[in-house]
Amino acid sequence: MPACSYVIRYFGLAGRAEPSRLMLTAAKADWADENPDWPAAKADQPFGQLPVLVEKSGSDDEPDFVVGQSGTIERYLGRKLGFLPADLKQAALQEQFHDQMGDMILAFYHHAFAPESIKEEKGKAFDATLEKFVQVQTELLKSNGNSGYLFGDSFSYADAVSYGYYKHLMAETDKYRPGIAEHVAGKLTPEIIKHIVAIENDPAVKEQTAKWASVAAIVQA
Ligand SMILES: N[C@@H](CCC(=O)N[C@@H](CS)C(=O)NCC(=O)O)C(=O)O
Repeated sequence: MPACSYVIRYFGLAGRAEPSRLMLTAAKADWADENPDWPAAKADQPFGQLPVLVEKSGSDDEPDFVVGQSGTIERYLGRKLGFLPADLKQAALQEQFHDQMGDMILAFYHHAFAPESIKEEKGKAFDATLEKFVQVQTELLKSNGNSGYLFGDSFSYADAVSYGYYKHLMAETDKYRPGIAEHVAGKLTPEIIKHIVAIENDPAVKEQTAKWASVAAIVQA
């Protein structure tokens, strides 16, 4: 049977698809991006949204597995490609990152799109989520020897999620709140900056991190 090939169906940005793209790149998988016409293709997706993962393993080019939801796709690829540990508890410690960073991005959008009357309040809620996340992530990086990796000594699922969602928040949401990149960068610690720079420059994923904007450049400015 030929090896699997994968398609990441999404829009032309890092957004919610980047962690999955990073894992596919690090695994040297046979994969490609697909940017469908939108909203024409909306009705064809499992839940009407993107990202969607399409997997092919036959020789006829027919998809034999199609799945939506960014977290589900990330965990599926993380397990299948070996970036999530087999131990359930160790895996759960990494999986927290998708949900916590998702909450942080959501808190940002609640702030960015809030009516003027509650914008400041929502901004404070976003900052509180960000500051807590920065504290927890910094402690984790320190306890892992400040190597730049979140777990162990090489690129993991948690690194993919962390880099991907910092990239979205800092490089792709400026149009919703001008200056957000500098605002977030000002709250990061030296340990997190080292982590972002290390992942962006990791040879295993550099081909993908070089696409879109450089988060390393933003945090080192
Ligand atoms: N919970 C979903 C949310 C997916 C989502 O919000 N997708 C957006 C882009 S990031 C989308 O498809 N927007 C176009 C639309 O809803 O028509 C996930 O994590 O995959």
